Amino acid sequence: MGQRGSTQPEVRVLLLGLDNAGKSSLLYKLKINKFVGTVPTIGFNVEMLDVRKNKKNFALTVWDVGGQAEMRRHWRSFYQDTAAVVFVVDSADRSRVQEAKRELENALRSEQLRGRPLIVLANKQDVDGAMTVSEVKDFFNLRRICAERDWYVQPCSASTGFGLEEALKRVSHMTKLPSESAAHVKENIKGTVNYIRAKSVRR
Ligand code: G3D
Repeated sequence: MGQRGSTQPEVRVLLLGLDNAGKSSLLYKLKINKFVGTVPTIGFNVEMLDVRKNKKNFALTVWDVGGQAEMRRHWRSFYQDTAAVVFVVDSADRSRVQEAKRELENALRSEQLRGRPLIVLANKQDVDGAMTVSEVKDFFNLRRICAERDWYVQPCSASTGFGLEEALKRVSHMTKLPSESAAHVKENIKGTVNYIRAKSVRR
């Protein structure tokens, strides 16, 4: 059930990244077009964005849990029920990408996030000398650390709005709706197997 009492499916996306990466700015920019409502929070931002996928509307609840060092140890409290991880990188601050890489690796090690898609937003592309998409892919070693999940790097700028629409599309494309979840697929597989068995027995 959505926060507004709607019955449209709701999926949780976790917005992670170091402090100053641009998470709040991105969320603010995105909600200008897609804003549904704000959930009053204590110490972190949660926004609901209306998105459309497979001809269905659903609400993405985007949880920005803060990137300051003291907040990072709380990230794991939000992993449960997360359908996708969006990791925001300040592509213009090469002095902190090593720290960002370490935090991303820590997060992806979590069992609760196993197999969840990762969308890296290479933010601040409007700044001269910002890391390119291929630099981000290589530096974060994404091919290796994401061998068992879908991943994508989207260049963007929360300041100019560049890449944001694509980022949201990519997130909704890669996020599984509740009906597409593993449990549901398992149920479907079980149902199909039972059906085939029943048919074969009758023959
Ligand atoms: P956070 O929520 O991840 O901590 P913020 O980050 O959204 O607060 O952004 C941190 C700073 O980066 C802000 O600057 C913000 O304006 C700036 N910023 C965010 N996105 C971009 C971007 O795409 N390009 C540029 N050039 N700056 C960006 P201030 O000066 O307000 O602290």
